[in-house]
Amino acid sequence: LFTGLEPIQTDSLLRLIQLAAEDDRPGKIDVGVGVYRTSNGATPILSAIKKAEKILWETQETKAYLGMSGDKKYAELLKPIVFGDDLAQMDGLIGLQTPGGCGALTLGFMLAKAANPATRVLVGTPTWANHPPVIRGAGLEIVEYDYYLKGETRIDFDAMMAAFDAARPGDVALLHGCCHNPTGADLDAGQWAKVRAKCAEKGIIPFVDIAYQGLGDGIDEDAEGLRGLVHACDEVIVAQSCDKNFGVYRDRVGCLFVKTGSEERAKVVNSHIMQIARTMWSMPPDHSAAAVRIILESDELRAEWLDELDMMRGRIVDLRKRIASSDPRLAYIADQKGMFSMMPLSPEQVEKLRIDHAIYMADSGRFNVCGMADEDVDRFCNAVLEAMDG
Ligand code: PLP
Ligand code: TYF
Repeated sequence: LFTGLEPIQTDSLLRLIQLAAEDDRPGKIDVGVGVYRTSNGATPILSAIKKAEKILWETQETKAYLGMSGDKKYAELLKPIVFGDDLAQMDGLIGLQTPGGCGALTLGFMLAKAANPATRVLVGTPTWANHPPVIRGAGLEIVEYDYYLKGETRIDFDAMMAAFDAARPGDVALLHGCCHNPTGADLDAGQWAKVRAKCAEKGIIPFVDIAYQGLGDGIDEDAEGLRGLVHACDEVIVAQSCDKNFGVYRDRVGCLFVKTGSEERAKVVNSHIMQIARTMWSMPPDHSAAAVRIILESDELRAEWLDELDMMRGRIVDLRKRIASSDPRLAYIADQKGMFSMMPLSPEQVEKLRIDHAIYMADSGRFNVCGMADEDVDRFCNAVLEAMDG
């Protein structure tokens, strides 16, 4: 059976995690993978999560199956966070707990495939390394357009609009809700307005991936683009993740939301979602989704979580300013959002940084802004500038 299998290159980001872990040179700077790190380079568990886990430990009486929908209250409590209080009340808004944002993406694209096997997905490049395999894995065709010009450190909005103009009704457009991965270049309010007008005009279904809400400008600010789309379009798919903003990466906590337009339609769509989920995980993992639910149920824990989120965001913004102020060529980094930006470096320059300085960033030049300890920022900037000159 297996002798005919050809080896497949693993996700270059996942390979990078392994490479960095294997390097024990002192002074290693690992800005590859997207996990938040403190000024000391640690990724601690949020105190709100620790407290919620304690409550869970004290009160949970069984580990019996929760059922296919997972923790329904969890999904309901997330709705106002993602959609705002008003939109969260709309009829026909499905919310289903998933194993991380990855689970939500997979489920969402497989739903699109079930609804229309000929669905094409508009994807701006560069995008997160896992997007294309997930979309192709669902059996859907990708239509690529240039989203970001790395050399010019700006969004190519004309190319984006040209791609939307050329789209067919029923095409799905994958959009990063905030904190674009890998570029950090988010659409501004005017650009979001044009995107939603175009989606509504052309019958394009927005599919918003929102994995970093609260790590850009704030919980509500980061969801403005998404909420505008939900106002403007009849059907919207949202893949959400709590893994970053609650810092529960390995527990795999996410949610798929679908705006269907009516309760009646939602029932049918939901039956398909359940059927697809059944073939993959049947029931989503519980632990940290329950912890997130406990946090959102409690005013005190919710406030504590929001404070911790503010702190994480504050550190990201400070680091962006520090890196940007090191050289005019890096000034653009202060205007970008979230954990990632891209250095205008070639793969060869990135490799040289790895070999000469034990600095680990993705081949594309993507680096995790908050991956480095405070004391490493100057050394990081100097090495990058040296690589740019070399
Ligand atoms: N979408 C983007 C853009 C991401 O960067 C990530 C990162 O992991 C995800 C989705 C998936 O998140 P999760 O770890 O919750 O599966
Ligand atoms: O982009 C990142 O670094 C994170 C982590 O297949 C990640 O989103 C990377 C690759 C992958 C899953 C998660």
